[in-house]
Amino acid sequence: MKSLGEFVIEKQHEYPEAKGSLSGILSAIRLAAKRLHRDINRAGLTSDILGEAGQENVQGEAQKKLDVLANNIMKRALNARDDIAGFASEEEDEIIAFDTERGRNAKYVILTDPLDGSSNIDVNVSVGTIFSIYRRISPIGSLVTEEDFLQPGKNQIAAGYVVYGSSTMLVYTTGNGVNGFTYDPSLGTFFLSHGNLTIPNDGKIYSVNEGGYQKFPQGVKKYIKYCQEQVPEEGRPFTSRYIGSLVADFHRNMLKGGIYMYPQASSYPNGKLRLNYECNPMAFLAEQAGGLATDGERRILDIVPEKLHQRSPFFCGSKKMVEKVMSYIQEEK
Ligand code: AHM
Ligand code: MG
Repeated sequence: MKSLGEFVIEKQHEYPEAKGSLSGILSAIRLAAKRLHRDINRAGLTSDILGEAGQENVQGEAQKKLDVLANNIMKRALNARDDIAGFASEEEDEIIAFDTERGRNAKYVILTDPLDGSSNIDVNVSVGTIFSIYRRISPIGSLVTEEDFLQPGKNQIAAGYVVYGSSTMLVYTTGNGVNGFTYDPSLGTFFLSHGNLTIPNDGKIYSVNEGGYQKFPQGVKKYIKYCQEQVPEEGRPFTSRYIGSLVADFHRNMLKGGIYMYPQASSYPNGKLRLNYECNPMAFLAEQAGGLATDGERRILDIVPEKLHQRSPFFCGSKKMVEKVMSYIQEEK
């Protein structure tokens, strides 16, 4: 049984430049994950956790109490570390520069969706936390600026998620493959349970909110029809599975083989998912596990973000499936 802490220290040689820093940052995230695990697991028992917070985030979405709580937990855990210069979150309007001597001298910034899939929390369905770590661009000794947070995903030095499912798991990459750790709540420890995770090259699961079908691009509609076609010798129709929590849908597809899609849709002309908090970290994990992630035309990790809360269409998962949907999108352009 290898704990996450032991594993991180053992792997330090893989990121010599960030050595102690990365273990410090990951231990802050691990601590936030444990607190969130605890709060999520007793959500039904306290009125502070379930339901609406009564305010909106900068994108005009109603915040849940747990969104706000998760954001505060992450912010506090990260702010307590020497290595973190600033923080950006789906739930914050602007970036937060840690304005202390420690913060000014730190090298790394973190972007997070502290509680992804929060509409699921009131109905006891899996949710997640997503994080992404970059080296700052602005000079050490100054406050971080928005430019530090608007880097293309290929600059990530680490990314990962925590899925609060039937068990709680933390999955992360530092650019040398993907590893997953299952939480043992009785010991308060994450243990390595899924070493060197890979996404099957092809799969039979497609995950999309088909309610938006009428407004999907033609190529995506055609791909969905392809998934539904009766071609038993090719294993079609595929299986449709959609939880509505990106982290949980991604996690399942990574283990079993599949594709997650959030295309342009009626209420979301640029897709719903946020490039910086959701698409980039998931794309980094997908590629590190042998899969692909695209906005339909471009590799997600190559997109240079222009805005902090920018949205992007997202197609991610098993390589062959992502290639297929991309070929339909290109054909129908
Ligand atoms: P959130 O960060 O506000 O929770 O939104 C992101 C979530 C994803 O986890 C999920 O895949 C998607 O939104 C579900 O959206 P929809 O209900 O439109 O299918
Ligand atoms: Mg989200």
